[in-house]
Amino acid sequence: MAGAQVGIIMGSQSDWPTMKQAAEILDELGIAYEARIVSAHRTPDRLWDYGKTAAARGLKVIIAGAGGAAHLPGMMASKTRVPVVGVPVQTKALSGVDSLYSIVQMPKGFPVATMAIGAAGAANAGLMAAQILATADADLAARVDAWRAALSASIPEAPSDD
Ligand code: RP5
Repeated sequence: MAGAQVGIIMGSQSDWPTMKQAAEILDELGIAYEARIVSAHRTPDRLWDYGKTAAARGLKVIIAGAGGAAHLPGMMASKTRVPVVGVPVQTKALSGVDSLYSIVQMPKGFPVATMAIGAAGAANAGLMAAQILATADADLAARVDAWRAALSASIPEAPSDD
């Protein structure tokens, strides 16, 4: 997508069903994004080039998802000042706690805004990116406000047996 403001990157094709949740939120809110497979371990040169050019290409937020030894978000944060939102992908062996711990404990100086494990975390990463962009875009801010209001309005006051 030309003029992408958000880069969604993931360590593997197998992460896409999770990371798609972020893409769907960005679609709903009319935010231009690109989605790429960038693996810290399998394609380190791709990671390096992506981080090196991210700011100059106009990316404002990078959403980075990975599972297991999930080094992608932190390595990307070390390579670019573009804010990185990390998504711990749920894993079979350790349920994503491995991913979470790999992403969340960054050393002082190179933050990653770490979301919850799995699909909810990916959707929230999309919302987080939108809210960051909305600080400098009044039209987007109105769309984010409307999205939040619609979600609140969809929650019933009383539980149902149906
Ligand atoms: C990580 O290893 C990826 O982010 C993915 O979550 C995990 C497994 O990758 P595949 O073996 O499915 O390609 O690098």
